[in-house]
Amino acid sequence: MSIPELADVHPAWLPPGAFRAVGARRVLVLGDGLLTGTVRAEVGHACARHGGSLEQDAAGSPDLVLALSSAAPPAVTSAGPSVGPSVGPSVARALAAAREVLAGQGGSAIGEEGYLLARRDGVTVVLAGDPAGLLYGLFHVVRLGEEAFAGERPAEPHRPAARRRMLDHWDNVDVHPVMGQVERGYSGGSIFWRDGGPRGDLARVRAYARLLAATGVNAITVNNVNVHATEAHLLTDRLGDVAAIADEVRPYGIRVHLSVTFASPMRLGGLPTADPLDERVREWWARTTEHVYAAIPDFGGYVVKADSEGQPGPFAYGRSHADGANVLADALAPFGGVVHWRAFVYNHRQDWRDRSTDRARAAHDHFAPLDGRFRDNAILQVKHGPMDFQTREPVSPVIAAMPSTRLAVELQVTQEYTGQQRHVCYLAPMWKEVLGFRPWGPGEDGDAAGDAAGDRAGRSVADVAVGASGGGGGLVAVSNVGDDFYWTGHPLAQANLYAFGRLAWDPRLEPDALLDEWIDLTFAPAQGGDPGPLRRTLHAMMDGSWRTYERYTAPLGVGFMVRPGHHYGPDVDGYEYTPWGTYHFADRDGVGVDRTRASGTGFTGQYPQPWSDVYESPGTCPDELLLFFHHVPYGHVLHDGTTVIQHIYDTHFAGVEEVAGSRRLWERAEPGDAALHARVTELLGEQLRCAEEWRDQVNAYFFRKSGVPDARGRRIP
Ligand code: GCW
Repeated sequence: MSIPELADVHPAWLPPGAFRAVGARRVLVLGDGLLTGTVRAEVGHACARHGGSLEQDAAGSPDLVLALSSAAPPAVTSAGPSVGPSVGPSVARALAAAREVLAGQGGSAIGEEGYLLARRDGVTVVLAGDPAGLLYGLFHVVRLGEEAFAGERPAEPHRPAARRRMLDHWDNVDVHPVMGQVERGYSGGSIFWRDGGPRGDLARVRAYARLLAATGVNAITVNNVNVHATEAHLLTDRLGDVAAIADEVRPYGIRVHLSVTFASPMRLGGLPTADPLDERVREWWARTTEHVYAAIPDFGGYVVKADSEGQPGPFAYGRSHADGANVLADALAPFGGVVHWRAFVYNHRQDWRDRSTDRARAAHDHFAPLDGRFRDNAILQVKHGPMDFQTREPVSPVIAAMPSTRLAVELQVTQEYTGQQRHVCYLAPMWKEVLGFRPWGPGEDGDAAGDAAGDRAGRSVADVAVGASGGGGGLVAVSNVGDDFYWTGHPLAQANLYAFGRLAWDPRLEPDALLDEWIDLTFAPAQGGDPGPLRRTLHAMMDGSWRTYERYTAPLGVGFMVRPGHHYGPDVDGYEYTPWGTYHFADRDGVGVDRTRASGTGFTGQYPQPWSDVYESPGTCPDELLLFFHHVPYGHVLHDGTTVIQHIYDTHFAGVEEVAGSRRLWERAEPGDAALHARVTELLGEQLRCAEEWRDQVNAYFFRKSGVPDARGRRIP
């Protein structure tokens, strides 16, 4: 197998130099299987470039051993026959060090996709139970660089938190007349499809899989959840196109999933109905799924957006979403597949005058009563917030409401509402807040695990998604990748893709540490190994960039205020009188949505305690969510002593200043890549222009509505 290093595409976090430490060593790979072959190919490729060697047998004295536990000799061979190849004493001691850790864990297996990493007697060892673990272990060593080959390293076990770590592509096969080739795509065309057929650049698909594997992602969907006419056929007569993608991503441990339309039995099977309880429909799904697995034996499963924004669903037959999901789950079960069923179901034909209908309530209203009624291989995929990937939202109450359902939490890497990859907006800090949120309160001593008796206090959103022993629905995100040279449009948006994969592997990782990983891999090789000054610049620009974006856009959690349709740039009333259910209700007296039980939509009642009460009162509601939960007068005083109206003015001026500051910092930055520098410079110019536009529109709007002047006398145009 050859390693996909493409000349015409930015290498992102896997430039050849990132493999220098591994590639300069003598490396032994022990084991068989497709992914072990990938490990061997990666190592061989790196060694050919950097002067090391891929040892052909176990007799030498390697610096790095990557071994499947089934292929490695069991212990130091002082007595008795050893199974497998015989190795030198230092390698044997390093392997034994790793095995000691296993023995200390009661001899338990390393775990699916996991590995042990150790270093003893000058030998670094990765010991894995399966080839996927070996591949993840290799990428761990790559991340460590020279550090992996220094001193001693007591064996550490590494396992992915969640079994499924998935990226969804909203890519269309046909160019959609409104949404284009990629719905909410800001990085050019699709890497999979172009103008109605496969793009045909499978090397690029392979290179994508490699990048994803280096972060820990192990599943992708290859088409939009809005399944249009052509895309529906990927399930049947165009399945070969999907199989071709699966072949490319398989060597990097990635399974392919497919978005399908609920109406498939009618659209593709010629049946008069798609009623999930109709026997013909069940049979059609079973038979069709059998064919899918005949073509793609490791197919991951289906993703379904039903009864949402015009997509067909079980409501048409008076059936529940559990009925709908279960018919697909049953078809997939014999093959070990799963259906991801999206909880993004709401009424998009609302009347703004109707204050009782609340889009934020919809997912909980529809799905909470169905808890316990989904099959084991049906995963309910819940957007992290109750609305729609806004810059600031509370955590969706659905996440706390369905203890007997496998839940996946869905994030959005593509920056639909966060600057569309023209603005710097590092999203890991937002995701970290979401994943760390404790829907049942902090629990004893802030203990994350909760107690065995089933007390959920202390459990986090990440705990729910990961599930007991990793058996939860996992983490899913909408990809930000396209056929752009930098993969992600904005070169710095690569960090979001990187951070998502790493957080899905381990939600405990910290955003600033992830940024460092990304900087080291991406930029260090071109900086002679030390990205010091660039590191400081990137942290200054990116660590707080999500909060900066929040400051110059919609205030205090109220959301939207974007231009309708494409969602870029400000339009305060753009959605205010539309049927989409996304209102801020600003008038001359105040602003915000009353979602209280006392006088509003009752949405606060969908949360368990303590949040149900915390959000109910403006006195305890966190400021950043005030206008999400409450309609307050402009003179309402926030916890920091500022009024709402003054907060709006202050944050909008400050947000723009911060962007201007980033631009000044970047002018002096030296990333070691003139083209990348120029691209980011150009985008920062656009970000500043757009931030000023946001500032002026929002400030002018609220100045005019409220009549309250800025206390600091700044000019509001
Ligand atoms: O965020 C909204 C987008 C739609 C998208 C939808 C969804 C794929 O504006 O473009 O459709 O959410 O998540 O299904």
